[in-house]
Amino acid sequence: MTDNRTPHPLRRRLLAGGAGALAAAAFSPGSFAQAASLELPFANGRRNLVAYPEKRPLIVLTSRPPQLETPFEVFNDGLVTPNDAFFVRYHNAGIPTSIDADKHVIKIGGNAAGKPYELTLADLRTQFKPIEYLAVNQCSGNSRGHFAPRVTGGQLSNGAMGNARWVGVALKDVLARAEPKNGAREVTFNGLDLALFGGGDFVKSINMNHAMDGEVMIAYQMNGADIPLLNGYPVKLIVPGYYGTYWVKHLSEIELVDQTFEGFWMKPAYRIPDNDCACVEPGAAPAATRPIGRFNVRSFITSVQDGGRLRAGQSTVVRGIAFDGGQGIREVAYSSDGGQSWRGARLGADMGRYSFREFTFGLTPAKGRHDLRVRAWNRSGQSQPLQALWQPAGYMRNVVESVQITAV
Ligand SMILES: Nc1nc2c(c(=O)[nH]1)N[C@H]1C(S)=C(S)[C@@H](COP(=O)(O)O)O[C@H]1N2
Ligand SMILES: [Mo]
Repeated sequence: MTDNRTPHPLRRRLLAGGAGALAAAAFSPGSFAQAASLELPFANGRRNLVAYPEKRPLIVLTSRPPQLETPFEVFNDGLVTPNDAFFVRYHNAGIPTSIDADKHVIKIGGNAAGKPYELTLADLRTQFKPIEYLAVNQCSGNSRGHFAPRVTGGQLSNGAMGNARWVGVALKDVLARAEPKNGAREVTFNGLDLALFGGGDFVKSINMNHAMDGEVMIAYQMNGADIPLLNGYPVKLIVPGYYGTYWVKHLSEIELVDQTFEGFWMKPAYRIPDNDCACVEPGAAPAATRPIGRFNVRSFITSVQDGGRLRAGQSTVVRGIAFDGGQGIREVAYSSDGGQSWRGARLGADMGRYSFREFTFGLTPAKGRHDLRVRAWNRSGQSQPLQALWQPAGYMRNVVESVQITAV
């Protein structure tokens, strides 16, 4: 197989000076050479690349709290996203900056817990059966910067996602030990971070059936290592197939409750139009909303990016990734003529229904410009729209993307 990676089309350059560069130099002269920036493909898309603790240089959306996006070329390096390249999202500024894992406890209680108790990390590792799987974490607002008309919120390109191998214990086993009462309806999750300046502590909930499905995991390992601090060390909730908002980091409190939980981050935040497309006419407000849930279907070409170049008349293998909310990917089709004609791509190994799935297709482009597109279907027949859907929060973008390449 030939490697068709073309130079990254986004312009990178050294910061030419200014306060940011001077500050970086003052703190760490060694990192000055890495103080690069890039241009995401939408207006006001200029971003710095900065290496935070345990991270390689990532795209900085905000620095307080850190919100970091993965440069898209990382997704072509492999189907598992390295820990040091994995995106970071926080809501509140009060994030933990060091954690003594030996002292960390998870409290399990709530008004529907028959037997509240506390767990240490050592208890988790020794008293429960470990489970393990690959699963994609994706922020609800991944790709928000591409919305047209534009919406408020973090202007992300497509790098607020990643695929990792998680090891931990089934939430179900941890809840069972608390002897849930018959009236237990939902389970809430809180982490160590705090809302120092208002905004509301970040607490999320899922319903009892979901919590007891045997798949939702309290993870203590990510890709064979400790979970990086910025990704939720020492333990993080994994809700496979669901948007990252439910994947509570630095998990410290679990409550079984007898009512629907309506804290700020469940209502009014993180809600979608309550209809089949989770969409409204651009500019309109939804009549009713529901909490965001599972991922829709997405696919991306990774081996060449928009604006990239390929060799004319030479056979190349184009590569990419597809995923969905847990049915698993059944089929990927590709077009090299802007969506007029489609053919089947070849699927790579099945690494589990929550993982990225690789696809490839061969292409011998004639000299000139080509509009490459890919479209995936999951096992229940759901796919991606050809025209972008719109909603006011900028969640769940999954349109068939267009990758314009030039063969020279
Ligand atoms: N404790 C805590 N957990 C959190 C959040 C947060 O602000 N605090 N943000 C959530 C959101 S919206 C996302 S997208 C994921 C991102 O996970 P990551 O930072 O490990 O990539 O964390 C989730 N878990
Ligand atoms: Mo998110």
